[in-house]
Amino acid sequence: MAITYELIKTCKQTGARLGKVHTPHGSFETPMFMPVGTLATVKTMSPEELERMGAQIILSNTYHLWLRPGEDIIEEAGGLHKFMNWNGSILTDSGGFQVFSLSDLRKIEEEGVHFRNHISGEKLFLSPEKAMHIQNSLGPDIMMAFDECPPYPAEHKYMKDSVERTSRWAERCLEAHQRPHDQGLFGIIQGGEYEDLRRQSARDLTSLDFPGYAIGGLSVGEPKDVMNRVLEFTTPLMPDQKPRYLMGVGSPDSLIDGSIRGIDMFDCVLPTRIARNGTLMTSEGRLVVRNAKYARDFRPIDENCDCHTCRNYSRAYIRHLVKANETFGFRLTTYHNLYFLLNLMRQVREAIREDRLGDFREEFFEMYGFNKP
Ligand code: PRF
Ligand code: ZN
Repeated sequence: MAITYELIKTCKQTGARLGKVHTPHGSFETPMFMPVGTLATVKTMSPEELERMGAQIILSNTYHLWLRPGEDIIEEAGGLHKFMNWNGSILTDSGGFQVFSLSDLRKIEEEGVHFRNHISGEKLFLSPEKAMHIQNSLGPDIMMAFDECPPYPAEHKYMKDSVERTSRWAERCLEAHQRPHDQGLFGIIQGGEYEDLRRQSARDLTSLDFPGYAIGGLSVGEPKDVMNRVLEFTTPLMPDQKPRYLMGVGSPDSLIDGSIRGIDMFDCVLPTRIARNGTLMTSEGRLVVRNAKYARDFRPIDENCDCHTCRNYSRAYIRHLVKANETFGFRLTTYHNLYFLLNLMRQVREAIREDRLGDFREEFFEMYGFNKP
């Protein structure tokens, strides 16, 4: 098996899991946040910087790499790890979600999805077999099944048909997967906010024996309490001996609340995307560094942060760079935001080890400002 999960302990206060996922490119500790490198780069960061900030696994995208430069070129380079010079673990998403979020004029059929490239207008087709073929060429440690992520809200009838199709697609993915010995394929549980459909999806997928499972179809516009409720009834349906991945979630509160509900892996463009418009995550909440009040503020972004950015550069300097559109400014803000989330997960793991994740949540929410009315 390419991917194995080692459960170290569960938090007595919350039930959160402390563990390790072993992959062909080393192990990563869980709960873990995965920085997003859509086009085989975590925007503005070098692999050396990712390593220094403590990243152990990054995510990339089938859809984008298929369109450019093409999976054949990456395969010829010796795979994605070699192509981008990242020696840690890599997970690729299947393209399922990107087709639904980025493309126009899609037509879903049993065979797959017809759609148009959102940039060129070119006609494209993606299917379970094609998504597996591309990911086998890219060579990540973990690849994702080809699924449908319906919008929120979606009617029960639509969602049921979609869940059943996603289950049939999952079987085809397993069938088409050519490298189970060195690439772990994860199944994706869908079903929106409907408990019966999440049950059905979890039952279908766990009967197929994937080495790991994801929860898809959340963080698509539903309120936070809906996401928490869905996690509460879905994670108990997932095997204890395999990793659990909540797709597309990366706000600090959701990372903590997801961990408490038994999630091991998370990814999101949020920290890197907001960094590029000058928004920073700090222990006291969000800081918008473009704000005029920081023009003469020579303190670090976050006085409680010991990242490279905070140890060496001021709010005033970073504000100046970001306002002048200087690349270095975006590198400093990106570094800090990723460090902040990786460090948050380190603190979550430490709190699980000491059976005090509930207390940590309270303290963090108080500081971050989530408890304010
Ligand atoms: N499916 C896939 N990728 C995803 C999602 C999904 O449902 C989500 C949902 N937030 C993010 N990324 N394949
Ligand atoms: Zn910092």
